[in-house]
Amino acid sequence: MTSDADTAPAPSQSKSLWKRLAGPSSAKAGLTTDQSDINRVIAEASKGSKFYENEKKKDKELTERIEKLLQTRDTAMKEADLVQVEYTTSHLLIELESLRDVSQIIVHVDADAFFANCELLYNPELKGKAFGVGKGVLTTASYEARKFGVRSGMAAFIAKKLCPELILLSIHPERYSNMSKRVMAILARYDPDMLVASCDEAYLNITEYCEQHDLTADKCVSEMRRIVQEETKLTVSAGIASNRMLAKICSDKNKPNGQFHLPPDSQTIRDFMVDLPVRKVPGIGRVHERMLESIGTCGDIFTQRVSIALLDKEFGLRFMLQTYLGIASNVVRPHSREERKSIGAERTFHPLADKGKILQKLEEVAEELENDMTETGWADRTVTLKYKLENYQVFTRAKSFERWITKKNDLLAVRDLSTVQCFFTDVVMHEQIGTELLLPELPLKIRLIGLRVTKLKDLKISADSGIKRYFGGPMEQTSPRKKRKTLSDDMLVGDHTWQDHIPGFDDDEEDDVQVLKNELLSSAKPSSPRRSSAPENATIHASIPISAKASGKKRFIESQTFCPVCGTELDTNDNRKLNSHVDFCLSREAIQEAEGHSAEAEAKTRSQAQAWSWFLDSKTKPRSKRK
Ligand code: TTP
Ligand code: MG
Repeated sequence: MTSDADTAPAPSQSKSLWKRLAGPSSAKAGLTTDQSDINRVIAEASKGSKFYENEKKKDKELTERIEKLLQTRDTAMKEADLVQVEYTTSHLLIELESLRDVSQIIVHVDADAFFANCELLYNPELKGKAFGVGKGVLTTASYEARKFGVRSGMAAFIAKKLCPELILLSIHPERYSNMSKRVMAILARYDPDMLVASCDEAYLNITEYCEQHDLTADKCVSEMRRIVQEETKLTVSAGIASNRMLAKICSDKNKPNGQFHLPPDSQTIRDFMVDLPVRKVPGIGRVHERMLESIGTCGDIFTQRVSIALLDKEFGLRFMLQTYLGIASNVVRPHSREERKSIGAERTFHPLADKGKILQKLEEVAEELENDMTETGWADRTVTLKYKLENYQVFTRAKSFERWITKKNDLLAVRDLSTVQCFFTDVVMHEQIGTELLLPELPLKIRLIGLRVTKLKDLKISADSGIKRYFGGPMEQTSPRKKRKTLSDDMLVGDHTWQDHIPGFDDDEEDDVQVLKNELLSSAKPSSPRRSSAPENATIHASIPISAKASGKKRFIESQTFCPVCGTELDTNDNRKLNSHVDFCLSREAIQEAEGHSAEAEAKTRSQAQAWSWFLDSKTKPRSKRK
């Protein structure tokens, strides 16, 4: 039996390492709030394993990276004009707030314990029991199992330590893919242009549906959830808010089988964000969480804004301030095929050293990838092999082809067959499997093998008769909804991009099973025809909250700009001009106060600036750090 003293890592590393060992899904719904005991059991169970050693190494590297970052920040602190930095930051906050648009009703729907509840349909006797899906690593766990700390991405042996009576089920991707299609088809009734985000989650804009059916958002979402349950026997949870980020955070609030509505007013949204742990924000992973060490809650972003500004390249000041304000994109539309960058498949297994068995796994992966590429209509030119050693170190090897490839044998041979002489028989081909990428690496003991293809060619472009794709078919032309959407899309040009992630670096804590969740996506989308749309990070025009609210119409319908301080409509779409006007207004207010203007004039200026009092107040009274 290991004692706590044996298990505990060096104090400087202990907290971060224990948290790291707990895995990427430690913020999941349904887990007990006090994770410390669970983290201790996980650390004890992992101690001495190759996984533990690898995590320890990665944790140390990350700690060193953070130390360097902090040094960079400290040097910048000494050299920078901090007053200017604070001014710029404050200015950006005002600018961002002026762009807030709360006119749309955005919903994020996410199925509860999706793989687990799909399995329940086939094994009803498991109802109320603690069970997980996946034999080596869990893809998910029933809510009963989560009470013990069992969750996605956890090694099965650790899960068993936390919950000895845990039942483990095999994975059945085709079951989840079928159920996913059925759920998505129901959701599409509420917004045919919804954005399917993974096999069990989607974003919808229900503004129009609610208007047309004279429904409140709450009623509409309750009805949607009820119908999903009636027709599929699966429960989904939902978040209702004014943008995608908030809706996603809200869908987790009342899981399982619940919904949460965040009202669309600026003050309520800011209050909601202030105590929200940054880790709950989509786009902030656990590496980011550690790198942002002193920022526990979104409210801390404000107090730490100068530091963040000095590390803008790493953390993206704009993204962080948007997050603090609870502002994000409210554009909901399907991912376009043009956005697809890669397709992959991989397998995790108990460590294998046998060459034949490893090649067998590679063949399975290649077969799965070929099926996916055929079904979704892609060819590729670059194949990347990924493998994970027994000690959890990950390696990749890539190879580009001269021609487009779609077939399993090409994927496997990873040799440009155009250069291979025609007398190669099938048998010889088989000998070629993995020659260039995998075989030189052997002998290896590996626990994961995967293939990913990039540099894709869309085979459906020619199938959809070229130019028609870009202008839409007759159905799309006649649909009033589509027409309006196109109008809005046309206005998505201008100065602003709502960022949805930290730009500096990837949170590269890739989880093996995470891949499964995303790879099922291609088959999850409902089959309704979709028009290609602009990329999601298309720049958006500086829209105006006041006009959008008043008109009650779709977003970005008008393009005037209003000064957030004096409320004057400005004849400019140029941000620089807008900023200098706001500067002028803010300084005018100060001058008026200094000159002791009449009480009446002062009252007027004050009422105009009232909307900003929260901000001006918080400038003079910095928030204390919350934990
Ligand atoms: P999630 O929606 O993240 O999780 P969930 O539906 O199981 O549970 P919750 O009630 O908290 O939403 O993921 C959907 C499915 O995707 C999940 O059932 C299994 C799969 N998945 C993976 O394969 N790997 C992963 O790392 C995660 C998180 C999920
Ligand atoms: Mg889910």
